Amino acid sequence: MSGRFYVTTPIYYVNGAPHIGHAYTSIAADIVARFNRLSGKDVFFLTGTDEHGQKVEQAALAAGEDPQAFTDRFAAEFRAVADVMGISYDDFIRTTEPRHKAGAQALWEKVAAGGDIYLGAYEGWYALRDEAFYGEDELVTRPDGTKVAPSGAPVEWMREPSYFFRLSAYQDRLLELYEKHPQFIGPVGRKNEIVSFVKQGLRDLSISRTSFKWGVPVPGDEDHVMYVWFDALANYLTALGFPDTSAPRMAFWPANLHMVGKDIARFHTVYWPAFLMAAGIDLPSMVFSNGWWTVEGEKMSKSVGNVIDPRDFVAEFGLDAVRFFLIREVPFGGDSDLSRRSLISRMNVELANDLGNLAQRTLSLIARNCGGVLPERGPLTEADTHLFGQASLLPSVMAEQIGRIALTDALEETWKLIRACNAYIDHQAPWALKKTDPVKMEAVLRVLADALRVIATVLQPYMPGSMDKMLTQLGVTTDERTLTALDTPLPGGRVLPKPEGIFPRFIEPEAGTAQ
Ligand code: ME8
Repeated sequence: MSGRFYVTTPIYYVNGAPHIGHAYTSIAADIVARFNRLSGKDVFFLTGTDEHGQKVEQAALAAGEDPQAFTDRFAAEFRAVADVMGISYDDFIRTTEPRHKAGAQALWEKVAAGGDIYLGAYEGWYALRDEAFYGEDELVTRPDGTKVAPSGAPVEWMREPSYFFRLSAYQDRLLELYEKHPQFIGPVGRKNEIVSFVKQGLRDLSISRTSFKWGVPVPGDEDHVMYVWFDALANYLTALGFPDTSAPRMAFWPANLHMVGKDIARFHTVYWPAFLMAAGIDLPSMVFSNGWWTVEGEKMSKSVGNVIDPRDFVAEFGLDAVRFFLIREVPFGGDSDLSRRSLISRMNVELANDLGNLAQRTLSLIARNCGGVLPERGPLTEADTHLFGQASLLPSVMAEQIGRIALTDALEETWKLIRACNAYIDHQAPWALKKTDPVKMEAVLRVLADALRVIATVLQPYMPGSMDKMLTQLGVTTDERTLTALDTPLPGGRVLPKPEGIFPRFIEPEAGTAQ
């Protein structure tokens, strides 16, 4: 399972503070990146910030700051959140960096050289909040008669000279792409929406602006800056060193996966492949969009005051519990609601009881009854063989699921094994064997230790810190933690460290005592 794997997150706008929604997409991409590393792939994982456009310029002005200083501050904030959330990115691209600007201009020139960019004038409904133009037919009429974008953003009529991208010429090629590469858009519901959008016909796309300056200048016509989406999408190439085809990182192109939110699926599955086709560049393999989080039933918004800074959640519940909850709560791709109650319940039932207790029971019995030494494997009973069979299949089942971004199914698959181990330990009752059959007791504990090793290995991408602790307690050294290393059983006789609880129960502070 070797080879290269390139995965990206969206690059986030720097006009507001990072929140749990941003962290969510990055965590999902991080799990895929980590799982591929575990499978022996050479992974390149990119994240970063989208720093141009009128929205950012206006936010900087409103804050009374120079746009560059403003974006420096927010980019640092996004990077800090990525670090707190354990995002194992290999590079953090900022669209205000010279390497990006030069690459975005080179992409523009390639598209222009193919004849798909022309100068015209743009007139239409523009929603600043979405940085997007809408057709008359896409607008929604409010009860008071005003027209707004489908997102609810206010729109204004704009007219300005603009370069256009000949998107209308790409309808058939895009439909052919979706047909020939059914995995290009995921999940399938999103794919159906995009296909029907493209089938309705595509208008040429305005890709430059003259009304503001905070952007990448259009090569050869400095009155224009690039439309922020042309600039932003280019990041996936510029971070690799594009247009220098001899840059070592260019070997990672085409990307295997762009992880995005459902709000920006259209930009990634219609505009982006069309730009790439126009420039004669290979297309990414998959664009997968995650669903939307609300908070306690409400849309997150500054005005409601319910915007969650992921760092606050991590401080209260711990990083791995938050990462686990976000991916476990809803089949990945669907919408969900973030509720404290549900998070706490999953922490206590699935982490503390199901997994934490299993590890604690096994390891403390080894500490107490086997002198703290990993027992040798004994002769296998039918029950042992059955459990081992399930455990040995798990990595390949998960690899297949993670390959199609079924991140929640892969967790559920692991929990099936955890539940089987719990049934096994209850049935074998190794605590009762010390006096009656100590040889069997050791064999049973060894089966459990081996199954736990598989569980902790495959869960590393989801909960890196806790699984590091669990593997250490199981006596697994750092170079024995890959999927292939699972083929080699640990030698018996290893001295294990003193077991410590990994997933404590979360007790809600008494009302009135919480600050
Ligand atoms: O769109 N639930 O940046 P952005 C789930 N700069 N995910 C959410 C979320 C929520 N409530 N809120 C945000 C942009 N997200 C562009 C991208 S890429 C070339 C340019 C996540 O800061 C989700 O992934 O508005 C969404 O797509 C992304 O944050 C939007 O981030």
